[in-house]
Amino acid sequence: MTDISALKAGLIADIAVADTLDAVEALRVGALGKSGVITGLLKTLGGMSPDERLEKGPPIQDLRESVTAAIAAKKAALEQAALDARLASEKIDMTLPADLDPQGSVHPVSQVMDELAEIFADLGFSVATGPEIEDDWHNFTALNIPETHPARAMHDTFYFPDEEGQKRMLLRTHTSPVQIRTMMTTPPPIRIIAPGRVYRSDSDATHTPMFHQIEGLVIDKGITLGHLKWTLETFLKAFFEREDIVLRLRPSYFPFTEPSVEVDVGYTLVNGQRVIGGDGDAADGGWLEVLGSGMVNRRVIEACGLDPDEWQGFAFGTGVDRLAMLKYGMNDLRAFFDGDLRWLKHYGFSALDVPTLSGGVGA
Ligand code: 2NL
Repeated sequence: MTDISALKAGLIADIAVADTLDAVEALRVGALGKSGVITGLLKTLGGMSPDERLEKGPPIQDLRESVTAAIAAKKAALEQAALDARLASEKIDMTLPADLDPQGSVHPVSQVMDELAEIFADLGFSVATGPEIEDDWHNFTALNIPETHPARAMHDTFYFPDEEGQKRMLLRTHTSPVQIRTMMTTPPPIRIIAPGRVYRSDSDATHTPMFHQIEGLVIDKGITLGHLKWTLETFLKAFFEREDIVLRLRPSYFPFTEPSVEVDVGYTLVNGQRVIGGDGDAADGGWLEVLGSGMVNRRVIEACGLDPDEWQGFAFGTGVDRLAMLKYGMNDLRAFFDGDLRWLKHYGFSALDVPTLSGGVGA
């Protein structure tokens, strides 16, 4: 009995003075490990008579529990002390500049698309999207583009191989099929823009086989060319962030609009550079074509299942890449799609600036 009390007092004292986790662990192994003293004592219980075990068991169990608890408490105390010491010694200097991870940039096409979406949102337009793989009907027929139209010729359009009994599929050559699909599924009034990738078999300094287009469509009652002109003028002022935007509307032809107008915007020469704004007829000025547009051809409205005597509208289309080049001063369209990190670093935008620099209409 005294043996066990002495053993307990000794172990508890050893644990009390142990000052490292390693020292505590060594004590634990010596007492409670496979061949530890306490483990040895516990083993003797098996060979005792019931009476003897009743007498000697409790002090041994008490010894095991006390030593186990003392070791656990000491370990916790040492761990806490180590943590306290670390917290006291490690200080964070909040005034140091943070390490910047390498960051990508927003491509000018994405930036301009976001700017356009914001400007047109302020005018009540929502963004519509649709498939890039289209059928002949949505891309051409519904738009009053007859079989014989040059836009249908093989050299302009990327066609998929013909499949027996299937519709002939193609890569859309404009985003107009998105508007066709909207007119066929959404009751007017309609105010949408349709931005996205379009494809034409063409490649030189100013043409890439894939480029980005945005088209706009309004269908309502009593829509006139005046609504079209005001909308485009308001849009161009917001986009180029200038009040002195002068438009010139020229008669033109598109199969899907009647009448059709091409829209030029005046530019001024500043140090030999074309800067959008000002009267193109001024001595230091000129005109740049920026949009195609017109009143939606009644045959297109009819093709979409609407009554052209009840519903009218206007539509317009332009190249997003071209708008980006004009606003941000790039001159080679092909660089847009080369993925050259130097170009992207130079012309890209910070993600924090998205959606827009202009902030929308009237900003
Ligand atoms: C251009 C000209 C234009 C349209 C696109 C359109 C769409 C429907 C109905 C009528 Cl569903 N028109 N779109 C109209 C006029 C011009 O784009 O030069 N694009 C690059």
